[in-house]
Amino acid sequence: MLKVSRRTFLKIAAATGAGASVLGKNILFQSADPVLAASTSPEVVKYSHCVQCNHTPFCGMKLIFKDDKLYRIEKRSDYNNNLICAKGVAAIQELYDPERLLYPMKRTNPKGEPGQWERISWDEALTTIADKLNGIKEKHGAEKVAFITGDPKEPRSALMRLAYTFGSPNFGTESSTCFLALDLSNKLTFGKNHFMTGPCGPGGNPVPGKTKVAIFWGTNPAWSAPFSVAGLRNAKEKGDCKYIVVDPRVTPTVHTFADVHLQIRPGTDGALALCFAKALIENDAYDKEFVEKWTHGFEEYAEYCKQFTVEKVAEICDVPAERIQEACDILVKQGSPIVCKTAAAWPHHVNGVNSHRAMWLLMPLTGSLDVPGGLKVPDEPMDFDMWNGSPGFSRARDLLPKLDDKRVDRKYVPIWADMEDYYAGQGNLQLNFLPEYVRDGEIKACVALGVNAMMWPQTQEYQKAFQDMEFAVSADFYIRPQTHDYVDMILPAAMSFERACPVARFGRKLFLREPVVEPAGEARPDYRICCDIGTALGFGDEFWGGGEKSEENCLIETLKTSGCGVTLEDLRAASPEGVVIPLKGEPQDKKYETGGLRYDGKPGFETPTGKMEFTSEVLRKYGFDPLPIYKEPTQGPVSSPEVAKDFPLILNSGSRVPMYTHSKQRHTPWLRDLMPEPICRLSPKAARERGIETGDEVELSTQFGAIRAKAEVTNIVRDDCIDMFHGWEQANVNLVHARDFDPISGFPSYKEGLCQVKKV
Ligand SMILES: Nc1nc2c(c(=O)[nH]1)N[C@H]1C(S)=C(S)[C@@H](COP(=O)(O)OP(=O)(O)OC[C@H]3O[C@@H](n4cnc5c(=O)[nH]c(N)nc54)[C@H](O)[C@@H]3O)O[C@H]1N2
Ligand SMILES: Nc1nc2c(c(=O)[nH]1)N[C@H]1C(S)=C(S)[C@@H](COP(=O)(O)OP(=O)(O)OC[C@H]3O[C@@H](n4cnc5c(=O)[nH]c(N)nc54)[C@H](O)[C@@H]3O)O[C@H]1N2
Ligand code: SF4
Ligand SMILES: [Mo]
Repeated sequence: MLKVSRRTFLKIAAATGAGASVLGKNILFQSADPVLAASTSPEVVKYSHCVQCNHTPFCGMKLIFKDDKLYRIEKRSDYNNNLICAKGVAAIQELYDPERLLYPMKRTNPKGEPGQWERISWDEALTTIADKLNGIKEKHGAEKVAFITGDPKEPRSALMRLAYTFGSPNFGTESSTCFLALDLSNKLTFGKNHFMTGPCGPGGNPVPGKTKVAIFWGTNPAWSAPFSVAGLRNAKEKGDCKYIVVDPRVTPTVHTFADVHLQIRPGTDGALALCFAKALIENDAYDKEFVEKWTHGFEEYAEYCKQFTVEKVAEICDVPAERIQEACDILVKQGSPIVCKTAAAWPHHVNGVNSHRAMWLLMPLTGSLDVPGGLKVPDEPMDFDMWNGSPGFSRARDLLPKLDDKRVDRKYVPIWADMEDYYAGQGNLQLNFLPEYVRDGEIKACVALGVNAMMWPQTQEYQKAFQDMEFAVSADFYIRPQTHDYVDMILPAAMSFERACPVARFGRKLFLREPVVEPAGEARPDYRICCDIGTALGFGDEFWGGGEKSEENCLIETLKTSGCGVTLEDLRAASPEGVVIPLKGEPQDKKYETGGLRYDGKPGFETPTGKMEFTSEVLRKYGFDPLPIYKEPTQGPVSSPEVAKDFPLILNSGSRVPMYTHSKQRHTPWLRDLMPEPICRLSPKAARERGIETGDEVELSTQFGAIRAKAEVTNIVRDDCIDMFHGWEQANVNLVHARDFDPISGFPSYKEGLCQVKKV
């Protein structure tokens, strides 16, 4: 472990908002590892990308080596983002962490007990995996094996290739808890998901001089996507756009952007969106021509909106009516285009998809669809993205349609199962019902790359699911007892600095990310792990025989099947610079007029009516109300008053903190110093009523159990809300969340719940 400038790090991190803001080049690590710093060996510079935010490469990194050891990380200048935050800088400590898992291990005691592990060779590991999986395939069918990842995005296309080649459509990821339900909402509305939304994607970003109103709605990019903030701030300074921020908390995003902040009660967003729609329609501030020509169900929708008066919605959302009126006035007076920037707070409600639809419809309503400054459909240069590789490489295109009827989630969330199709480049199984699949014998084994059982509500149900499988193998950087106490075998995964796949993509620019250090111990890149398992299973031809060339072979195939016209040689020749993929044609607006939004190339939308749907005919077909209806949160003070008597506070969990991503990097000393232990945030009023002060140990309880944390009394949260980050082994907030799911998407309700807090 590096000996560190810990004090310097802390001082700078604190001065920059706990390390989330832009940090200047060369400020950090002024006194890096003293031995290396004193060494007269020459400095060697290499380049890479940070994957800490969301497991996808964003910020460019300049890596300084001495004596073949990485000893300093700096931002890479003249690069796509031009910043680096505390998590990125601290990646060095993760790389050299002495706790890393270095060898394949098999357990020697029963699952469910604290794991006792015995080192085995890769040969033994691969032979065992092949025997177990092929045995299950022979006896029960290939679909009984699930292939899953948690938040890691990079391994996905290789794992899909493995799943589909083996014969199982049951490939699933954390995206069925994250914000893929927003894509489902988009598909219900527009037929396809065209937008790169979420905190990290450009979809929903205002354009200076074009956008008239930007609504940052349930997202806090200042902490969840720091790399995007400089661009957003520049856009604000240059334009005449008005900003509305809707968030139950007073976040840095509120401070930086809000002309109006609506600090609503969690889960009431749908009502607010319908109120905005009412104001726009009543004031004739909507795009009649677009609505008449290109949309379906407007009359029904407009009628439904009428009941959402400012006064009524002020009561539902628990914010002053004047504030809501102010926001309505901005929308009416400023005109269009408008954009809404959203993320994971939306799907984390039982009525998530419908609330999101209510909000999303504001953009087409105002004629803001696919126009500059509005909700732009990207001019896609190629069939390829960071998360899913190319559907050609992942084999989602040729194999998934044939396997689709063996998906195990159709019984629980048929709309999700039907619409999460191979056109989207992935066939994400709804993983939240894993306990049910295993209980019913529909899943009997799994190959897991970077999976953490703590991500699910009622974690113990998922742990039991892994335990009850006939065989479960998991590849990770560390031994993670919360998950690995319940699996049969663990494999050491190489970290991003140790692997190549996949290439990094920023807009239309591709970068080759070469490994810059040898993998620790016997760790292998996830792509290689997939190729090695595929080969051991008997698919040597499809996986190039596995081995050390696996990553390179996967890269060549991904680039080839994407049709982007760029080869690995091109990328190598340009490295460390990237290669811009030329657009296929001229950039276009309003692609619904010219056929760009349908598979058959005809004008209109890929929906049952061929129009953009205010009332969803897909929802109607599946027996749901076709309108974007508003419903109270299931676990809330209004719908569960009896429960609220004992548990009066709203449990809103998982709002991102600047120094950690989910459960990762918790043992990284620099970051740990910034937030050493689980924090439960409550307002000064809620704290006073309970005799709690900052630093007190508190018990956070719900109907489902209790966990302990340190109190932080802060004005950031509402008086009726509790804010608690997820992913703490010693205080896993998901142990006290209900397993309540959105019936349309199957997503968990992390942002609703009822709880009590007391000093212990
Ligand atoms: N209560 C509550 N729960 C939530 C949320 C919330 O808001 N509230 N948010 C949800 C959301 S949006 C998400 S995305 C999930 C994320 O939740 P997780 O998927 O749990 O995310 P991580 O903690 O990053 O865990 C991923 C695991 O993968 C390992 N890992 C990291 N990178 C790699 C890699 O490249 N290869 C391999 N093989 N392993 C790797 C890590 O060591 C870790 O064990 O949590 C969800 N859970
Ligand atoms: N540092 C860091 N960055 C991350 C991650 C991380 O773990 N750490 N995770 C990554 C992942 S996987 C994801 S999905 C994204 C998430 O990205 P974001 O969604 O931008 O991140 P959050 O901090 O969860 O922001 C949600 C905001 O919504 C608010 N909110 C909660 N409930 C409601 C509600 O009912 N209505 C409204 N209007 N607002 C609500 C919260 O107060 C919070 O400020 O972040 C990514 N980036
Ligand atoms: S903002 Fe995200 S991608 Fe950039 S350095 Fe920080 S963690 Fe890494
Ligand atoms: Mo996420």
